Amino acid sequence: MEISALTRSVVKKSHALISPDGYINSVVPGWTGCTVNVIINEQMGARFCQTIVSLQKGGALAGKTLQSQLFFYVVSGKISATVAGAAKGMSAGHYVYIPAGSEYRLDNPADGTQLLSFHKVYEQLEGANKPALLFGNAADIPANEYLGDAALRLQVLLPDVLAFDMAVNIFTYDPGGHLPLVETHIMEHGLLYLQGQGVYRLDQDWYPIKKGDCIWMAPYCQQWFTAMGKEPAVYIYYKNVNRFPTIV
Ligand code: UGY
Ligand code: MN
Repeated sequence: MEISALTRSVVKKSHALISPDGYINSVVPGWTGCTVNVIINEQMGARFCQTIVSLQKGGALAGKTLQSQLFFYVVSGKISATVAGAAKGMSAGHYVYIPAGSEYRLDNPADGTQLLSFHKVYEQLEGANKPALLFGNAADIPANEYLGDAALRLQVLLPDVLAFDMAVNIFTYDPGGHLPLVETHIMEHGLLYLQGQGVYRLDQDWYPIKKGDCIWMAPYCQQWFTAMGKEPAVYIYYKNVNRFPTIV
């Protein structure tokens, strides 16, 4: 019997686990024919925003980024994107990086299309040009062995150059694969589980995790993960990069 007073979701000062059982929809002006779940944002202490959007047929996401850059990843389904006059059909695994100050419109979705978005205020770096609009497909990105362990593979979706102040990566763990250390770092994370399951350590707590779950990790939230089950565990995650330390 399911008990409605229970949830796997947890919100703490240094981290949050948001499982789909607790979703309550938000309205975003300009985003129509869709349900939007704001998973992570400033209200919980984060310095970026992460949403999950599910579109009905005829739905559309239209707007203009102001100070924030915007990243969309197609989790499932398909949709058309037009950004600053450039148009592209996108299906599962495709993504678009929309620079700050750009008009965008995503429309004509297949019914049930699911998108993940990350939003971050862009921090200009003296001497570096603002990154340009970028369309990509995760299937074209090499999966590199992580820290010498063939059970762990990392795909880096955005160019690894100083102009970018955010990274979005896909991390794949074979069953039994695990992070080689408990990471303790200034960078923040937001992630979505795309496949599989495992156990995440966040500070001194341990959480069973599966496909569809999202996690926020504040700066210095200690983190470790191991994959369980019969299939690889895969998550896509955000990380702020290239602007530390702030005082030199
Ligand atoms: O890039 C990272 O910091 C990554 N290894 N962290 C994580 O997966 N929790
Ligand atoms: Mn990390």
